Amino acid sequence: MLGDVSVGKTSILRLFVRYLKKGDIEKVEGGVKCSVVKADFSGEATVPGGDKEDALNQKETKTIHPNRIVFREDSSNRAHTIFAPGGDRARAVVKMGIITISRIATQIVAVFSLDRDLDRQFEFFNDVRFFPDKINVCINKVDLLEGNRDKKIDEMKTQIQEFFDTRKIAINEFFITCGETVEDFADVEKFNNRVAEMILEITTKQ
Ligand SMILES: Nc1nc2c(ncn2[C@@H]2O[C@H](COP(=O)(O)OP(=O)(O)OP(=O)(O)O)[C@@H](O)[C@H]2O)c(=O)[nH]1
Ligand SMILES: [Mg+2]
Repeated sequence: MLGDVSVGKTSILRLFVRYLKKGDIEKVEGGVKCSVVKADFSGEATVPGGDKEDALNQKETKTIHPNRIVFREDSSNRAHTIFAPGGDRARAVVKMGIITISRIATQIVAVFSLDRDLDRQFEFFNDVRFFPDKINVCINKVDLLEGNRDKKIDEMKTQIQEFFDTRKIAINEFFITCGETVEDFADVEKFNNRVAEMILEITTKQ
């Protein structure tokens, strides 16, 4: 999972781990029983209060060393590993994680946040040199969208498609998600489920 700082990569992984631990993973569309083998979020660092943008996001931690989870499909015993490096590529150690993981990954999910300018988020991907021919795209934080949701999502999809077209990278599928258990969002369950459905689709269905 790759994407600019604070788009929600770590939240998405944590939510997925909760679905596995609680057994909710079997209840989503295409759900199958899976177990967590390892969940490593030790590379999170607390954000000092002085960081203005992160303070606005009420962000408590940022990823320095990549998050990693390993899970297993109970029926086949097949194991899958997901990495989510940090997005703050201005820090050399974070950037190293991004480059290393983009090289070893068999599949990439490019994560975007709905509430922020896309051009800045595209800049992140200009630094990533190793890409498969086909990637998946996750548009996260759908709860923060105001007004005509479908129209805004379609516009974003078009912009993202154009960006990757120019780089000759095809998009398998777009997933619209909510990576947080937001309380005042009516469709929270549906879009939380989309996180689990996305990861299952990309790992167990391939
Ligand atoms: N409203 C809302 N907030 C979200 C959602 N997903 C994540 N967040 C919040 O966004 C902030 C950043 O989330 P992270 O998961 O740390 O983002 P990240 O992409 O891992 O960040 P880095 O690893 O530092 O690049 C946190 O405050 C999350 O609670 C979402 O779907 N909706
Ligand atoms: Mg993170």
